[in-house]
Amino acid sequence: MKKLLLTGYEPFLKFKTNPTQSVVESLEGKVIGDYKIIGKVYPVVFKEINALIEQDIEDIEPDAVVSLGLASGISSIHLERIAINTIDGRKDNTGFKPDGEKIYENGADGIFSTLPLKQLESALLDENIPVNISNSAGTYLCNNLMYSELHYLQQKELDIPAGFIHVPPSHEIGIAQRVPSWSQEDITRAIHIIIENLQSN
Ligand code: PCA
Repeated sequence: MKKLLLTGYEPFLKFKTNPTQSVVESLEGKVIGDYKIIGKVYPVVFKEINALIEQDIEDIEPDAVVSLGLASGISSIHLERIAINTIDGRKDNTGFKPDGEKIYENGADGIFSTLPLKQLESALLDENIPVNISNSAGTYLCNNLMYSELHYLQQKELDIPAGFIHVPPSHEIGIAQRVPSWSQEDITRAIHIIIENLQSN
């Protein structure tokens, strides 16, 4: 059985919950399409994230990697196209604030997702799930994870589908922050559909 590493994030900043943690907890251990799901929930900590993803890829030897993050203010699933070699923005969960540093000094400026984005977009639309291909994963932890994940796979010459997906807030966050939100059920269903449709890649 093939293995899919599914990563989510803990709560951060003003968000008391993170819908990606709930997705990982509910899909962990399941068999979806071709894959057995191995779930990991990561801390929102710049200084730890590169080592965490590298260690998990080394230990688990996944056949695909799908990483998830919450993006407040979006109202569709965002299939991220590219990660850039920089970190910037607000404080992480340890209080560290990035200031435009490179993730890897000699790394490429950008690295493209190796998920079949167009195929996943069609699959979600077929199920009436709002989706967009996004051309920026930002400069916070999600971009950092996407970059270090793809950079590591390239370095190790591991030719597997991997990439990052941003999800909208769940209603709990939507109500607290007055931002557009989805039910947790719809968010989890969207990720389930994405994994099901990775099998033909
Ligand atoms: N979203 C943040 C980091 C953790 C998360 O779930 C981001 O978009 O960078």
